[in-house]
Amino acid sequence: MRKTVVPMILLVVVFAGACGPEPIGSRPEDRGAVPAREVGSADGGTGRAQPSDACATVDAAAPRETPPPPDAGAPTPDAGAPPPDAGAPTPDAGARAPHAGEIAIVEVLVNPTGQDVGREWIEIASLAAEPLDLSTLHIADAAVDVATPVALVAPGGRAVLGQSVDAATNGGAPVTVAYGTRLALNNDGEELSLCLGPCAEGVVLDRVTWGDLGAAYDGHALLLDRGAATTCAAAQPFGTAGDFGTPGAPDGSCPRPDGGI
Ligand SMILES: [Ca+2]
Ligand SMILES: [Ca+2]
Repeated sequence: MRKTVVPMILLVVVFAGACGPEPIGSRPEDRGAVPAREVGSADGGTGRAQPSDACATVDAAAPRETPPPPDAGAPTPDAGAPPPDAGAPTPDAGARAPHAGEIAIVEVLVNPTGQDVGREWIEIASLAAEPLDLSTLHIADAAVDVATPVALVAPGGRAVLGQSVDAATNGGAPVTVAYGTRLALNNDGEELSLCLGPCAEGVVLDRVTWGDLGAAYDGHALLLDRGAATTCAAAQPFGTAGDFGTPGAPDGSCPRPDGGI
């Protein structure tokens, strides 16, 4: 019976020594070496062995929680995101070129107060029920033809074509498209055409004429009531130069229309 008990006791002692305190003289600090310690480690930075150190090799071998990569699971900002302009309305969606008679010349500042150069303008209005593409628009008198491209005109909308878009130059008119000063409107008689493409070879959308306007139109825009075929001098002041008219806005009625066009 004694021969059976002794080996089991020796086995327990050997196994306990593998995980117990290291013998004096076998630890690194006892040999003069300074073990690496983290600031704020469990031993308070003293370097003294703590109870848990007894099985440090076991702890080191224990599975540790591995933190996920910094961006694991983080959404990628542009993953699947639509392009910045996706879904943006296309300005010319559904627009078409106008037919003759669908765009009308409705008001013209032929003879601005003071000097005319740089301050004349022509207001046009859409009579169509759909948006119109006026990118190939031209205006012309008997001698000069100029391009006046307008991107779009909404149903019933208006645009102001002028010699200058600079409000300081044009007297404060909200000009949509500038055509320069090469085309000058004669105060004593003119024929003005609105066309798709150059008027000499394109489609004439509208055409108006006037004779000698006289003093009543000095500084007053020429209002053209196309339904009634009458004209009159605008009476509503606008801008900064002492002129009268409604550039870009609906025209009032003519209380005392003149001879018409
Ligand atoms: Ca003029
Ligand atoms: Ca107007």
